[in-house]
Order: sequence, then C-alpha cells, then structure tokens
Amino acid sequence: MEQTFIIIKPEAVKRGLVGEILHRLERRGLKILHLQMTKVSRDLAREHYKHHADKPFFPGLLDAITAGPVVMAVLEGPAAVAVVRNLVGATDPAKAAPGTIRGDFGEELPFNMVHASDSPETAAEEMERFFGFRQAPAWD
Ligand code: 3AN
Repeated sequence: MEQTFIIIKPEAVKRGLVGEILHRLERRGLKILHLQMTKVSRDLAREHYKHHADKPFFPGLLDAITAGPVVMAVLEGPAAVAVVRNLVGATDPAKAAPGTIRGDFGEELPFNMVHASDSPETAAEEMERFFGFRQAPAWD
C-alpha cells in the first residue's frame, strides 16, 4: 500500500474547504493515517519549495504557504500518489479539469488550494520534513 502527503493550503483553510477536500479524498477510498493543523515556517517553506528558488514567483509562493494555518495529512491507498494528484488536478487552476479540487476551487497561481507529493520518494521526504518520519505507522 502506498502513502502520500498533502498540505491543504492557507487559502483553502480560510475559505472553509478543509472538510470538502478531505471528504473528496476519503470518498475515493484514501485512508487518513495522520492529520495535523499547523503553520509552515518561512524556513520550512523555503526548503519545501527549493526547486522554485530561482523563479520570479518564489517570494509570493513563500508568502502564500505561510499566510495562515494549513492542514497536513498522510493518506494511504493503492497508487495513492497518482490517485491524489489526479483528484487535485493540474498545477494551474485555470487549466485544471472541472471535478478536480483545483479545477473546482483553485484561484490564480500560486493559490491552488492543495499541495500533493509527486512521487513516493518525495512523499517520504516531505513527511520527514514536516512530521519527522518517512512513513506513517498503520493504526490497525
Ligand atoms: P505542483 O504543486 O502541481 O506539484 P509545482 O511543484 O510545479 O506544482 O509548484 C509548486 C507550487 O508553486 C504550486 N502548487 C503553486 O502554488 C506554485 N506555482 C507553480 N507555478 C507557478 C507560477 N507560474 N506562478 C505562481 N505560482 C506557481
């Protein structure tokens, strides 16, 4: 069984979309193994988005992810990384398909509601970064 990591971003928390987003993921059969509301520090945001450090939108991206509380989760299911990325939709909400989280709720970049890991390796790295473990323990 595969695990993946998501961040429900500040703009989604502010709009009251936490339940809606978790509902969509659970409805698809993903199991929530770990769930936390927290704030992302500027240092962790810089680390998390280091692959975009040279982009003009980098400072705005850091502002967006540190703007308020977020909800982070580890989800488990068959092919969880790909399944969650499909439910989340394309990076740019303007191009994300209707029916996806970004297609239905996304605003203008960088405000695309959810971060979702892009590979099992990245998921382990991101869990380590934010939770201090590379894999969430099972509950049963
Ligand atoms: P994804 O989150 O779909 O994996 P990445 O890793 O390319 O996409 O981008 C990370 C985050 O950076 C996105 N979720 C979005 O918030 C922001 N971002 C990506 N491209 C742009 C852009 N052209 N302008 C502003 N923000 C962007």
